[in-house]
Amino acid sequence: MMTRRDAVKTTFLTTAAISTAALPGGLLGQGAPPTGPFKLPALPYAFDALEPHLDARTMEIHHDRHHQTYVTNLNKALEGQEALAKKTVEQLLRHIEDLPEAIRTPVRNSGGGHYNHSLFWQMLKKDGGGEPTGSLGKAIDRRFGGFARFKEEFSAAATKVFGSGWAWLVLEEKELKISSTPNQDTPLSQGRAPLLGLDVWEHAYYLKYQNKRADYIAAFFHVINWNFVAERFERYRA
Ligand code: MN3
Repeated sequence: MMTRRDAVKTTFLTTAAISTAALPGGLLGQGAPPTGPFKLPALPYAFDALEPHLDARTMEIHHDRHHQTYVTNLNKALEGQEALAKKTVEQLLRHIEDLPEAIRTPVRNSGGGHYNHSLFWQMLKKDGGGEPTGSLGKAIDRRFGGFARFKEEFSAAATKVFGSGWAWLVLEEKELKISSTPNQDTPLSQGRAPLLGLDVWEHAYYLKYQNKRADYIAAFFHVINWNFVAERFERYRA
């Protein structure tokens, strides 16, 4: 026979399981934290994994504080918005013009920040860099006239971002394009699939590179996770 204590425990566990299942974890599909539906994804490597190109202290502050702040503020923006809080961050950003006006800007900024950074960590890896091979490598050659030309164009786009923003390699109607966005705007909201992105906010590089954004851009090419970029290319061109 079930004691009252067991019954309480069972009820509690069942309720916990249901509420976790009912709330989507957002981008990476984790369970729901008590403070809101979205959660900071773990960095997929150690803070110092990308040394000497990206330093450990910058990675720690960038992930644990800056990215966490986007997540916290996105959750705040969605307080009391039950239906919207059940959507994924991609769904929110893809149809940003459909959101209630009062939360459109916070979702654009903090949701964009959460989404862009969640991708960014995965676009980097220890001992990354080099050049993409396979169909992505061929597509870059065809579109840009070789990897060196692609690198030049991407770096120029990253250099030209005025103030804070991102440079991107995107797929738009199955064509590769280089673009940039201001602030935390994401290509997703423009109907484009982001394949590779570079965060050129000063918080991404100032500790190590100070005002030398060009050195940071050059360093980025040593840590790109081309396998991840190629997987996204295959998924979105299909
Ligand atoms: Mn950032």
